[in-house]
Amino acid sequence: MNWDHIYAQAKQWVQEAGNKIRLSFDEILTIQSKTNPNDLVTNIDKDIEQFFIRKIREVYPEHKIMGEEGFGDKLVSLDGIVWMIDPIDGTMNFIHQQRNFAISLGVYENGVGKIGLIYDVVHDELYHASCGNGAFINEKPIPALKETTVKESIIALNATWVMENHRIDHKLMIPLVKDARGTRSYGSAALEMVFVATGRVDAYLSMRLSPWDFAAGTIIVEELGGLVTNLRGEKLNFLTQNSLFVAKPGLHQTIMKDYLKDGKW
Ligand code: 2AM
Ligand code: CA
Repeated sequence: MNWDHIYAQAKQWVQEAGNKIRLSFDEILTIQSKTNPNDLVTNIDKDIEQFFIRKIREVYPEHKIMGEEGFGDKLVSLDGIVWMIDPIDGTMNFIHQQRNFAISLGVYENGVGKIGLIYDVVHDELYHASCGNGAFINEKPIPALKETTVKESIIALNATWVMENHRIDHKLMIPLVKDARGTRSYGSAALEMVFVATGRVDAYLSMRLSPWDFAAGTIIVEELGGLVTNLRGEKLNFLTQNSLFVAKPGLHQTIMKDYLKDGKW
């Protein structure tokens, strides 16, 4: 498999998709809701996913595709090469703010992360990594992550912790929020993972995300020495929804032990 070719091709497609999204800012969006009134999708999310699928099928017809908007394949295994695509991560931000969203694209081989790209379209910043070759913002290398303590940390999370349907008691989070230097919520899991990768925040916790939300971010964060698990400290399952806990080295172990009770809740 020529991974350099896939990497170059993926970057080019992500930039093209970004141009399409920028052009859409002057159009009137068609907005629909999916699983609930606040779970939104626009015609642009669908167009961009279909754009990627057309390109991938043309050049790599044997690859499989998992996309948020459902135009890809229905996967029951991660065998072979799988593209995991979120055409717009942070759709609510895209609709309300025209910023704070990203394209997220991860390429996996037999369940192992190979290439991750997260494109912050508005800032024209492409975060990318290929396994074992470092991570970059555009052409600039991102330095490896350093250890830190809870009291010096900014933790990204969101207030949907208090929603009943998550089955995770939000009270678990109160001591962590009190002890941390600060908390932030950005509304795009892909960007929040990039913020951990670049040290702008020190950890990110979320209760329920889908594989396309964290596929690219996992590759980028792990490439820099960060840790990516669910909230019980277990490996992520790329075929189902997962909770997510991403943090700098050292900090991940500390939070896991002192605040998340080693997953025993
Ligand atoms: P999306 O914008 O692609 O839907 C917001 O906190 C983050 O969580 C975004 O990355 C958003 O992705 C994701 N998200 C929002 N609602 C979700 C849901 N019901 N299931 C999984 N992920 C969700
Ligand atoms: Ca999305």
